[in-house]
Order: sequence, then structure tokens, then C-alpha cells
Amino acid sequence: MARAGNARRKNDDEIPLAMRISPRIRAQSRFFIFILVLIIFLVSISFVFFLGAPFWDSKLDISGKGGGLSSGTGQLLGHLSYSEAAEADLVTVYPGLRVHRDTSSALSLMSSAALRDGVDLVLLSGFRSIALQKEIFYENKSIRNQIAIERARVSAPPGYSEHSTGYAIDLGDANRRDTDFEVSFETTKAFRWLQKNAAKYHFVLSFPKGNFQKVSYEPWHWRFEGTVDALRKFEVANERRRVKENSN
Ligand code: DAL
Ligand code: ZN
Repeated sequence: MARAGNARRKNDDEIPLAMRISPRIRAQSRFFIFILVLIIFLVSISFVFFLGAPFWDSKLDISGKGGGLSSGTGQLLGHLSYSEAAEADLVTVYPGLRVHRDTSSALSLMSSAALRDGVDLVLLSGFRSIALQKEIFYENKSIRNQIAIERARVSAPPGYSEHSTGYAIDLGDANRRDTDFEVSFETTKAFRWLQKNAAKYHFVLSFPKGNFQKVSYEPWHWRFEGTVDALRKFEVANERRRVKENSN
């Protein structure tokens, strides 16, 4: 035993130092490399997941110009994010009242058809700049002593109004001005005519009763969806509406 022990010690002593420690170092190195690769892998996955999220969210882009959303989800107090129409795309319908040129053409055709049926549509509101929307949202809110969540049921926060796209219009009945911006507009001949015919001119009621955005019912507010650009703006709104309708 002693001899064997001596022999082993002797043999050990005879193995060059480098050779005696290298298998241990190699094992440690392999373990170290494995841990390093694992850490790099986990860090990469985390980066892709967390940093990639905003890019995935950009699929929700509804600006039609490739711009991003104002918030991670593209939604604020129930309203969706919309960029402002380009000045060059806006045309004046009445002094102080502008809409996107495509909205204007379709509105003109629709109004003429309505008139032929004895219905006189009035354009109450069209394009609103984000700055104007800011005044409406914040100043009216203060006057009415309403908190943002209450105000948002009837008015979109700046950057979140369909009116900023130039595609949204508020309509009234020339013979029932008492119903302007009122739910009672739904009792007018104009509203009944719109319900029956607006789709022919690519106008859609944005905020029907029980809409997914939980915005108050607005029978007067219609949006134009008759071009690919307009449809792109309202893609998220239409997608969410479809999801809600399918779940009913
Ligand atoms: N009244 C609608 C919700 C708007 O302000 O855009
Ligand atoms: Zn409106």
C-alpha cells in the first residue's frame, strides 16, 4: 500500500505541472463558457422581449403615415391615437370649416343625394387641429368641472380625435337645428336617411350605442373610410369593433 502510494505520488510528481492542472482547467473553462453562453442567451431573449415590445405595438399604427403611437397601447381614456392631417390635404368647405379633400368629395355627393330625397344635411364640424382639440378637451373640461375620464366620454384628448384626421364630420339636419350635437338627432329625417344611405358614400357612424371605446353615443359623428389611406387610419378602430361584434 505504502509502495503503491509512494508510486502514485511519484507518478504524480513526474507529471509536468501544466499537464496535471490542464484537465481541471479545461473542465472549469467548459463550465464557465456554458454559463456565459447561457447568460448571453437569457439577456438576448430579455432584450428581444422588452425592447421589441414597442416595435410590435407599432403594428397598431393608425396614423397612415408610418408614425408611431403616442402611447404603448395607442389608446387613451378609450380613444385611439390619430395624427393630424397634412395641410395640403385639407380643403375649405365653409369659411372656418375644413375637411380632408377625399371627405369633401364624398360629402358633396352624399349631400346632393340627400337633397334629392328632401333631406338637408348641415356640416357642423370637420377637421380639428390637435391644438384646437387640446383647447376643447382641457378648457371645456375645466369650465364644466369634469375630470378627464368624464370629459373623454364626449370629447377626445388632443392627439386622439378622429377629427384631426380630416376624415370625421359632425352632421346636423337643417330643419332640426335643435338637435345639433344632441342624441335627439337620431329622431331626425337626416339621421334616418344617413343610416340607410351613408355607407354608399363610405361614411360610418364612429360611436354607435355601446361602442367598444365607451364613448357616448354620437349619432351626428361620421367618419369617411372611402380610401385606403382613410381605412389605414381607422384600421385599429375597425379591428377592435370586429372583435367586439364577434364576441357578442
Ligand atoms: N366627440 C369625439 C369623441 C371627438 O372629440 O373626437
Ligand atoms: Zn365629431
